Amino acid sequence: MGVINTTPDSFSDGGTLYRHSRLDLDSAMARAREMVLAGAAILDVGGESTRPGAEPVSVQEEMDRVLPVVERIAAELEVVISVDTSSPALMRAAAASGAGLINDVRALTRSGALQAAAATGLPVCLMHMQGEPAGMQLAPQYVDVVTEVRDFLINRVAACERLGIVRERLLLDPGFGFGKSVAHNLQLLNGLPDLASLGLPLVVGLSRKSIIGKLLGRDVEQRLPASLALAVMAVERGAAIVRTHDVEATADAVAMWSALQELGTR
Ligand code: 8Y4
Repeated sequence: MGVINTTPDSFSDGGTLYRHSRLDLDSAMARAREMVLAGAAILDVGGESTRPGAEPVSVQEEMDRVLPVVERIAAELEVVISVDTSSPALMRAAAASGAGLINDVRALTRSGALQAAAATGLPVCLMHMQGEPAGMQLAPQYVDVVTEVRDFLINRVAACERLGIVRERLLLDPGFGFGKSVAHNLQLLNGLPDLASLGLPLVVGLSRKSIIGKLLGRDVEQRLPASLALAVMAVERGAAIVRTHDVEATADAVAMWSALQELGTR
């Protein structure tokens, strides 16, 4: 799963005068095309910055950023489009524009989100987060992070099923970096088999995240080697889908793990 950001802090001029320009759309499309050629099966398109400390954006702003990108990818590329949103209105609009997956870092907890996701008929990735992006990294607290994340996800699966979203449509994600300390993230990575045992596909996002910065002292543009190591460790522990900014390198790293897995059949 390749990450296509449409937020002004990740492309465009980063200014408050941000509007969708042709150039923004073209550069998002160029990155999308490159990721598909590199082997991405899914592209995750988001318009809300969920980085630690990020301020919320309006739903209108989010829609204006995301929908043109979803429409153009649907028209031009052969790939599943994931819409990274917690907004019911955007879930419905993105589904109508060709999205094939809802990726909600709030696990459909916003008012109306369960109903909207159910109405689209799309698969949904339910992610765990403690708190909200504005304050989630200040003092994350767990007694047992693996059990608490697991119980949260089990409860969200049940909430989905009550609305008619069948298990076959659900994916789960522990939400690395979303209200977790370094130790919590490491415990979750090692405990992934306990989440995989729930029987639903696991999505993991570790690419360039601050756990790497905190452990290794690397700036965000120097986090690729550690991101690849984390991706392989996650797949080894049961992850089915890896969300990444670096599709080609991640596909290579995981392909080497796969080759070793297939040793027995050679
Ligand atoms: C550098 C670059 C440092 C990016 C941090 C980040 C996940 C996700 C995000 C995830 C799922 C991010 C939307 C955070 N992370 N969705 N979204 N799982 N399912 N931060 O882990 O990439 S955004």
